[in-house]
Amino acid sequence: MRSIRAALAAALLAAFLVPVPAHAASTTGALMITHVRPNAKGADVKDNKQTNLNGEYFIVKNVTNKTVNLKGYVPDITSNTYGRALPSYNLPAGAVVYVHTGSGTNHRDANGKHHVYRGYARHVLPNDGTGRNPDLRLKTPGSKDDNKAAGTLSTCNWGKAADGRTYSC
Ligand SMILES: [Ca+2]
Ligand SMILES: [Ca+2]
Repeated sequence: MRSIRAALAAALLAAFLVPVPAHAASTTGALMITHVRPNAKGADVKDNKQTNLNGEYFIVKNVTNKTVNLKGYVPDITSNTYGRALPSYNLPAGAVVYVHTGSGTNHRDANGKHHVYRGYARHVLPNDGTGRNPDLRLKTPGSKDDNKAAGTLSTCNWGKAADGRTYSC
């Protein structure tokens, strides 16, 4: 009897340990993180220079039916406190914006995708995010980059990121 119970318990435990399929991105606000490319294609550093900074990015969607200004929303990478609030940029209803790590001019491209730039001189999204969950939070304007949950609207978690690969959140 005891061994049957033990076997049942083990089977139940195993059922709970089965990896959960990636859940769909979600948000409690106007903006949602949908994708991330934590590991820019190619070497991050060449000849002591940070390269392809804009190949590192995450994608945010305006899930509302009206324009939302990105200004002040805080991307909080949970393994550091480099967080800069997003710049002022009007993202139309339903549109997506690529939030790049490096420098550039915020714009809408020919395919209708939007791009904003955070102006860092180094890669900031961890290539190996296995130690934290989530790896990135998007927080309401005025929130702190303190690696804590307060103000969180949407999250993304990726674990170890392959070179140049984009992950769904
Ligand atoms: Ca990176
Ligand atoms: Ca942080």
